Parts: sequence; structure tokens; C-alpha cells
Amino acid sequence: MGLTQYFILILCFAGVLSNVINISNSGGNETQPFIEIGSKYYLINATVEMNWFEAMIYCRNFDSYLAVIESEAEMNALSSYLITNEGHIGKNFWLGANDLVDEGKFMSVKDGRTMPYAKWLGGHQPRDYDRNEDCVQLWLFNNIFYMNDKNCWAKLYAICELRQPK
Ligand SMILES: *[C@@H]1O[C@H](CO)[C@@H](O)[C@H](O)[C@H]1NC(C)=O
Ligand SMILES: *[C@@H]1O[C@H](CO)[C@@H](O)[C@H](O)[C@H]1NC(C)=O
Ligand SMILES: *[C@@H]1O[C@H](CO)[C@@H](O)[C@H](O)[C@H]1NC(C)=O
Ligand SMILES: [Ca+2]
Repeated sequence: MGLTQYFILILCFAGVLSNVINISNSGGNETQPFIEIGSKYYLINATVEMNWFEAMIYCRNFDSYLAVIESEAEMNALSSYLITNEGHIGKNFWLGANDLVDEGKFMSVKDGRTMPYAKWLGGHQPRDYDRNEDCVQLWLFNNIFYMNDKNCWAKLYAICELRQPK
């Protein structure tokens, strides 16, 4: 690869990494940064833990909902972002899916349809432990993110996904 192409590549990469949209809440005077990761914009709040319902409301404040991972590509993009960012290491996050209505049928909060993509921790999850795990989390296990069903009242961090323009 020539030097010119190399620099163009670096510039593209830097451009993608620094793409941020600030979204203000409906009150108007608080803004939060949504970061471009893969093909979507996410707001990752890794400072205050919330239960699933609180996390969902938190996202709603910023024209977003808890993240719904729709493909392996999205899962990989988000995972590698979280794993390589210091402030997020060792933390677990809520996703926008649950089976509160019908046990075993995980639905997406994006459109109320079946959760489009799953990467359950193999062989063990989801297991509705104690018949009390209905909300989906991103779970770091041996330094790889998987999905797990978790008690909705547990306190985790929120990852919001910006509503895409129609
Ligand atoms: C977003 O907000 C941050 C902090 O207020 C500011 O530094 C940054 O320039 C803003 N970015 C854009 C694209 O508006
Ligand atoms: C928003 O503005 C109102 C009125 O100025 C103020 O009372 C409130 O504390 C502000 N909220 C935030 C989150 O800054
Ligand atoms: C995270 O959410 C909490 C609770 O709403 C808020 O006080 C805090 O400012 C947020 N932090 C970031 C970095 O978004
Ligand atoms: Ca579980």
C-alpha cells in the first residue's frame, strides 16, 4: 500500500471514531453524546447503574431506546468498542429485549417483534433462573460479550441506541 492510501485510511478511521451526535432531552437543557459504532449511534452510560425499567426510561429521554442488536456485525462492533474502552471494562449492560409477556419469547423494544439476533452464553443461558430472569443483558464472560437473561431489577449500565430516521 502506498503512503497516500495509508494516510487516507487513517483519516477515514479517525473520522469514524470521532463521529458524535449530541442529543438533548425533551426538557431541552441536558445533552448526551451518541457515538457512532458500526452502523448505529449509541449512548453508553457507564457511570450510574439502573434497573432495566429505569434504563429504558433514561434512553427514552434522549430519543432512543435500550440497544437492540440486530446482527452479528453489530454485536462484534459494540463488543470490541466496549472491550477496548477503559471506562467500560468489567461492566455489564442492559439491552432492549425481554420476555416479560411470554416466558421464553424474547421481544425487541424497538418494534415489539421477536428479538432479531441472539448470542446466548452457550449451553447455559437463557435459563430464567429462579423463574425470575426476564430482561436481556450484555454479559462479559472470559473477556467476550454474550447475552444472558437477568433479573430486570438488577442494576446494570445502559446502552441506548439512537432512533433511526424513517
Ligand atoms: C457535543 O458536546 C460536547 C460537550 O458539550 C462538545 O464538546 C462537542 O463539541 C459537541 N459535539 C458536537 C458534534 O456538537
Ligand atoms: C434545566 O433548566 C431548568 C430551568 O432553567 C433548571 O431548573 C434545571 O435544573 C435544568 N436541568 C438540567 C438538567 O440542567
Ligand atoms: C448517566 O445517567 C445518570 C442518571 O441519569 C446521569 O446523572 C449521568 O449524568 C449520566 N452520565 C453520563 C456520562 O451519561
Ligand atoms: Ca440467566
